[in-house]
Order: sequence, then C-alpha cells, then structure tokens
Amino acid sequence: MAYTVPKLKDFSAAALEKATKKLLSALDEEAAAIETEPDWKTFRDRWMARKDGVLTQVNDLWLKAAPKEAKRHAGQQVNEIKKRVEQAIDVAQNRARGDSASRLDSDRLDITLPGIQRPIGAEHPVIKTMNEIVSVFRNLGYSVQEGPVIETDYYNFEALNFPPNHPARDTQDTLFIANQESKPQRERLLLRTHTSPVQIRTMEKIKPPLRIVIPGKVHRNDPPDASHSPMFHQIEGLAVDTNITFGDLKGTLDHAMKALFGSSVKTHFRPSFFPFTEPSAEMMVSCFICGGSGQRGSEPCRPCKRTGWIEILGCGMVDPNVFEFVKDNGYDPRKVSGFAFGMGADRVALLKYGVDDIQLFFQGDVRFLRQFA
Ligand code: 2NM
Repeated sequence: MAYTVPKLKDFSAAALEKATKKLLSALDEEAAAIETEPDWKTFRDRWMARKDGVLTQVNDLWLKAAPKEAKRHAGQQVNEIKKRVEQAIDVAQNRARGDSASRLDSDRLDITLPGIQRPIGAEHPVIKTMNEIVSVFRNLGYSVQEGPVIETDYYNFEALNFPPNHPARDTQDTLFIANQESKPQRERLLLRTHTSPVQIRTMEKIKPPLRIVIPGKVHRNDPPDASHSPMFHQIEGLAVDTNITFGDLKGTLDHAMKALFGSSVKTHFRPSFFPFTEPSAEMMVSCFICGGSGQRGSEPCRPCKRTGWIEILGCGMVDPNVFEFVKDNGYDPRKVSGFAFGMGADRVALLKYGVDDIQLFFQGDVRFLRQFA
C-alpha cells in the first residue's frame, strides 16, 4: 500500500520521530523502485508537488498543525525530511538517466558520422568599414574608446554645449527612455544621438594630450528611407593638445581620406555650424567614382550629383564651452585647443560599395551580406 502522510494527534518528540522514520523508509523503498525517466517524474511530483505533494502535506499536517511548544522540534524534523527527499530525487534521477542512456547509446550516437558544419559568417560591411576607418587613425597614434548607447541628457547634450531648451537640440530627433519625468533633466536617459558623449567621458578620465576615435551605434527618430535608418553608426575623432590648429585638422583629415578612398582624392572645407565646435566645417572629398568630373562618360555621375564632390563629414575646433565642462581634468580652454570630427560609417559604406539603400545593411538578408565576405 502506498504511503500516506498521517494526521498526528501526539506531537511529542518520540511520536514525531517515529512518524519521520516511517516516512523515510517509504521514501527509500519508492526511490529504489525507480528505473526510467517517467518513473522518476511521477516520483518527483508525488513528493515535491507544491499542491498536495508529500512534502506539502508534511508541512501542513506536522508543522503548521503542531502546538506552539512542539513547533521547534517539528520544524527540525520537517527540514531533515525535505533534505532527504531532495537527495533521494537527485540520486534517482541520475540512475534513471544513466539506465536509459546506456540502453540507447548504441542507437543514438554514431561517432563515425561527420560533424555538423556551422557557417562562421563574415564581417558586416558597415563593421568592416568602421574597422578600416579606425585603423587609419590607429596608424596615426589614435586610440579607440567606446561608451554606453543609453546615455544621460548631460553627456549627450548639456556637456556638448547644447543647453536645455536650446533649439540646436531639435536638429537631432532624439529617442527618449519613457517615464523619466521625476528625474532632474540632466539625469534623464535617452539613446545617444551621436558618439560625442564618449568624448566627454574620455576627457573626464584621461588628461591631455589626447588622440581618440570613437566608433559606435547611435539612434535618431528618423523615418527609414534609402539614406536614413533610426539606428546607424558613427565614427568621431578628437585631438586635444597645446596649440592644435585648424591646419592640423585639415592635414589629418586630408591624409585620412587619401588612405580611405585612394591617394588621388582631394578635400574641400566649407563653413558650417555645430554647437560643440567653433569654427565648424563640412568636409567634401572629390568624387572617387567620377574622379571629380561629375560625368561618367556621357552619363551624369549619381553619387556626387554631377558636382564632383561628396559631403563626407562634419568637423571643427572644439568650442571652449565644451572644455569648461572638463576643465578640472586639465582641459583649461586657455591652455589647450583641439579639433573634432564625426562621420556616418553607414554612409561611407554605401559610397564605398556602391549600395543605393541603407536598409539593405540592416535587413539581414544573407544573399546581400555574403557579397561582402
Ligand atoms: C561632428 C562634427 C563636428 C564633435 C565634437 C566633439 C567634442 F566632444 F569634442 F566636442 N565630439 N564630436 C563633432 C564635431 C562631431 O559630427 C558630425
């Protein structure tokens, strides 16, 4: 007859111990009879089921029902029982598994079959482009820094000279994390709209002179089309030292473009505006598709729209207001100066590979991606 948990009338130590002994011998007997996994599952559920398992019943009938003066001893017994039941279930499981495995080993495992080959994949064209750009700057002595994609308002805007409520913030359609209204504005979280917050984080950590590049994912609330994606990739660079000039900026970026697109490309700078640089510029490279002529044979050159120039990045001299936020780490705007630049890695990849739709980079279609392997 299967064991059932008795109600106790007598909660004395002797009576409890007698009842425990009886329960444990039933446990051992049932455990010894287990041979297969289904046996074991039934056994486990009979003893452990939260609703009406033997342990639950023991807890209700022997511990909860015990009078105050017997509680302590009943508790110890119930704990001991619980430990023994868990052990018995473990041991029985190992036996049930071992038995079924040894019966089936020869059927289910043929060690002479070849293994399953898993394709190892290849570098994504955008990552490949980022690595190439990074390596150009590493060769100039720049180091690589990374930082969080979820940023605070302070690092993404305020410390970069976008003051609260300043209209410059409207030019970057920011994705905010919801339900942050109870925090002070500078602590509110958002998806970084550029990798510039990492420039601030790095200047807080490392004293000048500094030469860094920052590759990474950024987000903006732009509707997707052939040239926009709400998630895209940026590479920014920053050089800070005594006496860094706009000439250093031009020489560095001109060299980088020649390394990336070929030694015959030319660069051209025209005035622009960014909140964190003054003066600011957009840099064009001569079109490496048509060689700057604007024509491909008798056809107009598409990538440069017949202008012979392609806009490739934004840059400028770091605004002294930005240095003010990290002045205490040696970035006194009266002593140091610097240049910074930022470019879209996806856009560079589109141009480099002659792809006409940025969405192709993010749809994960292997027929597209394997062409870059
Ligand atoms: C750009 C264009 C111009 C830039 C400036 C800074 C910092 F933190 F140093 F002020 N980081 N990045 C910058 C300047 C970025 O991207 C189009």
